Amino acid sequence: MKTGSVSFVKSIAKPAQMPADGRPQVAVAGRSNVGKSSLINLLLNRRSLARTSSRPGHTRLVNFFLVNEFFYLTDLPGYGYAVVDRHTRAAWGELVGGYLAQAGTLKLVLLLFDCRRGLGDEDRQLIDWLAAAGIPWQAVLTKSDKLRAAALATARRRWEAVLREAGSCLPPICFSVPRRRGREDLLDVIERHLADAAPPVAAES
Ligand SMILES: Nc1nc2c(ncn2[C@@H]2O[C@H](COP(=O)(O)OP(=O)(O)OP(=O)(O)O)[C@@H](O)[C@H]2O)c(=O)[nH]1
Ligand SMILES: [Mg+2]
Repeated sequence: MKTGSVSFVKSIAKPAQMPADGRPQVAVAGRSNVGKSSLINLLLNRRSLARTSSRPGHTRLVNFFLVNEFFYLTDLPGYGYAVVDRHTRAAWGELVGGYLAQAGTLKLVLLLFDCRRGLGDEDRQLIDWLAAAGIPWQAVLTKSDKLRAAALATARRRWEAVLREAGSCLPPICFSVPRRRGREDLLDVIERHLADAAPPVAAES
């Protein structure tokens, strides 16, 4: 898939505010600071469309990016940020949980994991929730430039085993923003999951 037109559409603080135009959606989820917003910028080939920060807990709202006038890529606030207070944590649960439950056109969730870390409790909870809801997810191992080739190969095998055990059917994709690694593979996966929602291409050709 080529990413042609790309635009920021809106940020929402409540699930009820999500676009109601019925376009398919692909969400980017994972721990705080894992690289969700950075991945969106690389996928969409824009330097700073999604705001990133070295400070965890940066994205606080659900941000909608419209791609090719066809589908929404959504940037979710991360979980597992220890410093937030109980009230903020509850608001996160309500927004992200509500978004995932109410996004009826959600075709795929890109679930990001730092390749150097392990699977956390919140990751498992989300995986179980997605399985129960029947929403497909693709594991993405982020910041792969932080490991040398041999260590990355070991980490990848470790993640493959952990993710298989957690019920993932798709092999993880290694991703790196500075190396531009994984972009094409991820765009292909997105395209496949959007296939049944494809616009009528025959009319355009
Ligand atoms: N080395 C390296 N750093 C990365 C990569 N991806 C993201 N980062 C850095 O990781 C930090 C967090 O990136 P974000 O994209 O803001 O992370 P996020 O998951 O959106 O974080 P929240 O919005 O807080 O949930 C930033 O300092 C990024 O520059 C990568 O592939 N390699
Ligand atoms: Mg972010």
